[in-house]
Amino acid sequence: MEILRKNIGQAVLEIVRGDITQQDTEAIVNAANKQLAPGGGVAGAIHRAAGPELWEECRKLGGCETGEAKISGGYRLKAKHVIHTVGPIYSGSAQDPVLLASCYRNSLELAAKHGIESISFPAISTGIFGYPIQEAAEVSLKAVRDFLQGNPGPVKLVRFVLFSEKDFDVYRAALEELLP
Ligand code: AR6
Repeated sequence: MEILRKNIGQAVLEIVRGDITQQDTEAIVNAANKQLAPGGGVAGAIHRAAGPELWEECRKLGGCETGEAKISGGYRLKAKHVIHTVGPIYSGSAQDPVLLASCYRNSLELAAKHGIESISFPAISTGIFGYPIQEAAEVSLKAVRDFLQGNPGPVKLVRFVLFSEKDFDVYRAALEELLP
């Protein structure tokens, strides 16, 4: 089965192959643009699945800076909330992993603040923004592990949803290395 689960304290970190728009976690995370507008990739798919009410709300949220996060309703999605975060456009600089880790940490802090117990992430920045999947897997898994180890709060399930088999395999290997 295309799923791998690891316990971290009271919480579970999971990687699955699938479509983020179909997840039944309380929140799903959008790899957004700074305007929080419906774009291509994950953002386009989430806005299509949620319906036009999502953009109606997003346009009032005042945009989002790289590495930060905003929350909205989920409308026609199974998920009650969408957390929007803007990943870095990959440049090969030392700032890339700092900003990518901030996306995950700030999204999780916002989820915790809203009492959200389960959340699904896509592989932020690894599509249109060009972040190499191997590096992104290491940075994102470590950011989530560090958050769960340091914050025994409401968040009990963090799921990474990988779209392709290749991306899933890269995440599986990275997770086995991080948490053998
Ligand atoms: N479910 C899960 N993962 C998906 C799905 C899906 N339905 N669709 C694509 N992916 P991207 P970015 C994967 O480009 O790189 C947008 O236009 C995809 O294979 O969505 O952060 C925004 O508006 C890739 O691995 O996000 C921004 O302008 C990953 O999700 C910009 O693109 C992220 O790909 C953000 O670029």
